[in-house]
Amino acid sequence: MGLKEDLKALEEEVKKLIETASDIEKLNEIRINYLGKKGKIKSILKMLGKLSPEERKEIGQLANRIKDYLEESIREKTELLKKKALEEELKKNKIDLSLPSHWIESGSSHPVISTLIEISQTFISMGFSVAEGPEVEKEKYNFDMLNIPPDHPARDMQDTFFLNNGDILRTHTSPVQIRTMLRYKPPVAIIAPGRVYRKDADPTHSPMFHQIEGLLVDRDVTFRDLKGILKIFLESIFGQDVKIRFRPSYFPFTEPSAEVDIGCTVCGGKGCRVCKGTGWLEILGCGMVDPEVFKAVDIDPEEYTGFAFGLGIERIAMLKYRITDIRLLFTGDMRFNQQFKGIR
Ligand code: FA5
Repeated sequence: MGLKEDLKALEEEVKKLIETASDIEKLNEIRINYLGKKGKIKSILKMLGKLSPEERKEIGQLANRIKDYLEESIREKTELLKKKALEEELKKNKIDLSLPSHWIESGSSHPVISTLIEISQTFISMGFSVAEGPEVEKEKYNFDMLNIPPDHPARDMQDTFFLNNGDILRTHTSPVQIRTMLRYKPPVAIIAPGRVYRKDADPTHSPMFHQIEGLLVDRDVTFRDLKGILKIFLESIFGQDVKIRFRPSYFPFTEPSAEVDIGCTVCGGKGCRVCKGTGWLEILGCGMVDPEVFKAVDIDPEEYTGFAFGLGIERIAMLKYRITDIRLLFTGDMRFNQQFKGIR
């Protein structure tokens, strides 16, 4: 047999091997054995030297055509086997795309925090700045400089947590008034949101709760300004129809003083557990800054006047979202918290 026949026979042989090869390893073996450097086609080509130029050209072209053809066949078969392997793999590990995926719970603001932010933004929009003070406070700022000396009966109104070193957990945000007026000269317009602590616990009282203090000091500030600002604030939170009541009251650091009640939104004023049957719920204390407080921070009460207020965030959140027990806000019960998703 001549070289031409040898090549054709080799082509047929390799074609069959490729056709019957059932895995990629086998195909690699074929490539090495027949098409590689030491493969059978190469050894046939080595014999070309012994041929006449015409034969050399013809056999050389034939050998290259067969080589290209076989290489392409091996490549195609490799692709086919890879595809089959993938299909089998997918069949084995079938993925059901219609199954529901894992549920990832999204978080949301706690009603106390969203109420705190909403109230703060209302005052910020009226030109108030935000001030801060520490929760562990000196008696001096929490009581003395607010015109509540050690033996004053008003200290009993706010049952206090004492620390071993004589400091206290602040009972209200009013010490931030003192800290602010010691640092800045009038005009001053601040709000001070934060946590406060008292030995108190019932459906409307919690041992830890949040207040927002407000303080505005300037020349010619009157009680009318205080009423106007509080009315704008309460209407923005509860709507234009909110019922507001100013009741004369007493705080050692304001004179005159008042407490503000709003019509109970839980029962619509009929009387319920939240408003203790009165139809009203007290939400804040306020008044004109007492001249004694101005003197303690070295502001001349003859030149300046001011108003201050302190409101309870939880009470407002309770009225806004009709929550009947303040303690529900702090249980951390997800069934309760989840009801407020999307409120902010
Ligand atoms: C004060 O704390 C005064 N510092 C407020 C003030 C500031 C008056 C500036 C004048 C000028 P009072 O103790 O009334 O006041 O508390 C203010 C508000 O906090 C109350 O109206 C009520 O809404 C809320 N509050 C009081 N105690 C609790 C409590 N234990 N749990 C939840 N809210 C409370």
